[in-house]
Amino acid sequence: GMTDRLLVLDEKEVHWFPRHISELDLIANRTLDAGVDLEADHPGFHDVAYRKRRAHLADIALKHRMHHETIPSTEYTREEVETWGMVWDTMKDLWEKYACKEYKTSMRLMERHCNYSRDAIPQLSAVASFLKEHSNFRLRPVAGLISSRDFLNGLAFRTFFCTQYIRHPSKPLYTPEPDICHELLGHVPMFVDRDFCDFSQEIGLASLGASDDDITRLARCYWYSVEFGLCREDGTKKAYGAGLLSSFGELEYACRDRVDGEEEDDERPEIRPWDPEVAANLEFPITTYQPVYFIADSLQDGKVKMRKYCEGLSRPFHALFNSQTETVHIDRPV
Ligand code: NLE
Ligand code: FE2
Repeated sequence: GMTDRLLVLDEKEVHWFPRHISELDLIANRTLDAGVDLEADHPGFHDVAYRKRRAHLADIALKHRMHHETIPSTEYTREEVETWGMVWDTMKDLWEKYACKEYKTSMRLMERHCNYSRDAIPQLSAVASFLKEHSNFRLRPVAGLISSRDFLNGLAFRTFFCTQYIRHPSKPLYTPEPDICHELLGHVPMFVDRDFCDFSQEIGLASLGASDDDITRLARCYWYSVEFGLCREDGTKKAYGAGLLSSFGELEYACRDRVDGEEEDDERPEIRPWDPEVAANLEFPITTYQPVYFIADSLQDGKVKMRKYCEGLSRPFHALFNSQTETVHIDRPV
């Protein structure tokens, strides 16, 4: 299809990329093989009702047209709300202890404006309209995992591809896949912060038409920051990465300080200073806790370093997002 085409810029071939926000519909539905169908080791694989529910929510995402429609509401079942409540209850004290200040401030806004609470899963449409107004950020439902290129291209349009299903109730405290708990409790409060949106969009803009190797590098930077990033706050380690902020076990694992007398052992993750150049070249596991985390001096500093890194990537054009027209402008004719 057209999304597989190459464009020619200054006699160099670059990968096709979306230029208008409506074109995100073309890439949002290109889920990877394991993106929608559950694999045999998934905790919900033998659960017929769970699979039916996933298929229903996938269908909503597939039919969605970003430019014209608000995200349809869905009624969550009692069991789904219980899973959400369980995640909420176990995370609550940990957020107090380990989440960065931007997260905590935003969480209070979400409670006030989007009815965030342990008792109900907020509707994506309500969250999306709050974000749009507050930080000019957008949510677009997806059926499951999509490629790094497609996912990062969405960020260029200040758009986050967001799953709507929930993790299987048998495994509430850690899941390797994104789910509504991870999106709404991990990512969304960070996307309330405008600087953090800019940080994320920076990676997205760099991904437009990037080479496959650069996509791999940018996806790793994204992973080690937006998903699993730490930052310093008054001499302590805090989390801003969504994969930490939605997982009880891993948040404690990444942020806990060594207690007096505890031996240095290999159960502890390694913590390195945030350096996109280093992160870009480091592979990561997706189904286990991370062996390495990167810590930024502040979110601001993390963003400055990310911007510098992106500016150093070679591409025959410069891309800008005009949020009025929801169009990407480039400084070369195509
Ligand atoms: N491990 C995270 C969680 O359990 O919420 C999800 C990470 C998705 C990249
Ligand atoms: Fe995520």
